[in-house]
Amino acid sequence: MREPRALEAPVRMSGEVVKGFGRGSKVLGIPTANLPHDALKQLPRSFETGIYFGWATVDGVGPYKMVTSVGWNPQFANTSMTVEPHLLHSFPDDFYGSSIKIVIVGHLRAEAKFESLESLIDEIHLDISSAGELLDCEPYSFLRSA
Ligand code: ADP
Ligand code: RBF
Ligand code: MG
Repeated sequence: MREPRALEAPVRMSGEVVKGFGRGSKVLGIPTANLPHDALKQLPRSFETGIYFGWATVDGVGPYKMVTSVGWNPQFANTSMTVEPHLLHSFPDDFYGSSIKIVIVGHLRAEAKFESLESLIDEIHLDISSAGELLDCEPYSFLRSA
């Protein structure tokens, strides 16, 4: 279990789910619903890159538990910053073009470059299981309706 840090105030972001490099599902087995680049404007100026968790709705349906990276994906040397939520829910289909709303409530760790893809995948699985447990407890469960 990770040692989380609650945010001083929840951070809300929304936008239309856009296409990325298609790596989440294919390379990592962990799909992420990328927010448009434009949505970065919604982040507070002092917001640090990293791995966070919270709640998400898709076309008004949810909330679902989610874990998100906010940053540069150092493992893949991306040249632009992305916000990429993975929802802890099994969807029958892709939902590109849907409206996604997220509320970020806590911080899990910094972004990192690992020795191997397997290590990155293991770390992301630990992020997911930690978020799943944390979001059942206060103060994070309370923000479900934030
Ligand atoms: P891309 O690089 O285009 O974002 P991904 O493999 O990361 O490719 O994700 C593809 C898509 O998978 C997302 O945009 C979303 O429509 C869909 N998807 C299916 N299940 C999930 C999930 N549990 N969490 C996030 N996205 C999901
Ligand atoms: N990318 C990294 O380069 N380093 C990371 O530490 C990292 N952690 C992530 C944690 C979570 C919970 C998620 C959903 C993504 C993370 N990513 C990380 C981003 C990942 O590389 C990206 O979603 C895929 O490359 C698909 O775009
Ligand atoms: Mg993605």
